[in-house]
Amino acid sequence: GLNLNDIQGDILIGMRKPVELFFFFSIANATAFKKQLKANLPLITTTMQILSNTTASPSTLVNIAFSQTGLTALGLTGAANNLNDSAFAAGQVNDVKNLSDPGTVNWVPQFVGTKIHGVVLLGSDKQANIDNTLASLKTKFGNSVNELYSLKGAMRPAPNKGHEHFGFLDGISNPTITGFQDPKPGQAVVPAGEILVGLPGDNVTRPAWAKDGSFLVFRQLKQLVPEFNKFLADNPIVEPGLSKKQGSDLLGARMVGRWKSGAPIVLSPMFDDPRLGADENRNNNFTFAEPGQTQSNLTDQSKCPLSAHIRKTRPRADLGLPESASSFHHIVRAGIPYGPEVTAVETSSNKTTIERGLAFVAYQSNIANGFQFLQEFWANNQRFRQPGVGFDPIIGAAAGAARPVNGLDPTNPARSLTLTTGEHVFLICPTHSSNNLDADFVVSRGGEYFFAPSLSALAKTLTA
Ligand code: N7H
Repeated sequence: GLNLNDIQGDILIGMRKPVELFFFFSIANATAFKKQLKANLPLITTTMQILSNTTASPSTLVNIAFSQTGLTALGLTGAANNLNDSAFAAGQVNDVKNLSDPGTVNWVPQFVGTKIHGVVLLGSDKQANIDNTLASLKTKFGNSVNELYSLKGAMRPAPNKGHEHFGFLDGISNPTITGFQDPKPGQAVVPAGEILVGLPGDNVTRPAWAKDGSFLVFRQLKQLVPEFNKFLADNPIVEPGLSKKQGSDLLGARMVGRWKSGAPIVLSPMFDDPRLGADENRNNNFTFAEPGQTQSNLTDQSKCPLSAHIRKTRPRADLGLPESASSFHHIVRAGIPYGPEVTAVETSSNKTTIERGLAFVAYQSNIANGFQFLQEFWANNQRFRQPGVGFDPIIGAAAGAARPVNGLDPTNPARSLTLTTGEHVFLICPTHSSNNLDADFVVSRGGEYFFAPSLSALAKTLTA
C-alpha cells in the first residue's frame, strides 16, 4: 500500500479548503531554515490526516515544496540533488518556449528567474486561520527566509462554490492511484508511479530520498471573464430550437467539454443538465466512444469537439482503451480560483480591470509526461488528435499568435473560430479585428516547478 502517513496531503486528494494561500520564499540562511523546518514538521499535513480528518493543526493545512534552486540552497549536491527531471532542473522560466507563453511579458516579475526556492501552501476554512498560522511561522523562521511573493486563492461564493471564474464546475475529474480508493465511474486509475516518484510506473532513476514525493507545477493563470462572456454572446451557435442565450451557452460548453453545472456535453449535447452535473456517479462516466467501443470515432464531433478542453487534456477513448495502457499522461489537479468576483463596471464594459483567475496546481511524477505534455503536445497542438482540430480554446497557447479552433459549431464542424490569447496580441498583431481581441481569455502570468517531498525526506535528507 501507499505510505499515506508520509505523502503530503495536497498531492493525491487535494486540500479542498475554501481559502488557500501560496507563499513563495527564498532561503536566506540554510542552517537556521533547516532547524526550524525540522522543529515544525508536525505542522505538515499528510494524506492520512486529511482522509481521517485528524490534522495536527485542525484549523490550517500546511504543505511545502521546493524548486531546484531551493534544493541546492538546502545544500543537496551531486546525485542527491538530481531528481532527473530536466524541466524541474531548469525552472519554469526556461520552459516558456515549450509552453508557448508569449515570452515573459505577462509574467509576475517574481516568477521571472529562478529566485524562488520554495512554496508553502496553507489551506483553511477561514482566512484568519491562515493569517495566524503564517504569522507564527514567520516569527519562527525569522530572517532565515525571505517572502518573495504570495497569492491568495479562494473558492467563489455561492452559488458558484467549486466553480472556476468562467463559471464551470471544477475539480470533477482527477485520476486515482491503483488500489488507493474505489474509483468513481469514469475516473482514470493510474499506476502509483505516474503521480508519485519512485513507485511502480515511474521508470526514471531518482535519488532514494525522492520516493513518495511528487512534482508540483504552479501556474498563475489570469482569466479574462467579461471578455470570455462577450465572446460567447457575440458568437452564439445558431440552431433551430436554441435561443441566442442558449446558443452562447452551447458554444461555451463546447469549448470546455462540460456545461457550467459540470454535465459532460458528450452525455447532454444540446442543453445543460444540472442533475447530471451534480451526480458524481454519472458526471464523469463517459469515454468519447460509443458504449462498448474501445476507440472513439474521430470523424464525429457532433456531441463533443476534439478541441474541447477536457478532451484535449484527457482524450480517453480517442487514444484507445484501456486508458492506463494507451496514455501515461495524467496529472492530479489541486488548483483554486484567485481574485474577486467580476464587478458591475467590468460586466458593463466587457473589460477586465481587476485580476482574477486560476491558481493552477498539478501533481505528477514527471513534468515532461504530465503538465508539459498536456500543454505542449495536446492543448497547443493543432494536429492533436488529428490534423485540423486546432487549439484547446481555453488553455491553448501560440506564443501570442492567433489560435484557430475547429469543431466548435455542431451545425458546421468545418467553421473555424480564430481566438487570440494573451494581452500580448495587442502588441504583435494590431491587424486583428476587434472581435478577435475580445477573445483573449487565459493569460499565463507564469509560475514555477516544485517538488513536494515525503515527510520522511523532509525529516532526514532535506533538514540534515
Ligand atoms: Fe482545466 N475551465 O474552466 O475551462 N479544466 N482549466 N487545465 N483541466 C477542467 O473535470 C480550466 C488547465 C485539465 O479528466 C474542467 O474537473 C481553466 C491547465 C485536465 O476529463 C474545467 C483553466 C491544464 C482536466 C477546466 C484550466 C488543465 C481539466 C472540467 C485555466 C493542463 C480534467 C472540470 C485558467 C495543462 C480532464 C473537471 C478530465 C478539467 C477549466 C487550466 C488540464 C471547467 C479555466 C493549464 C487534465
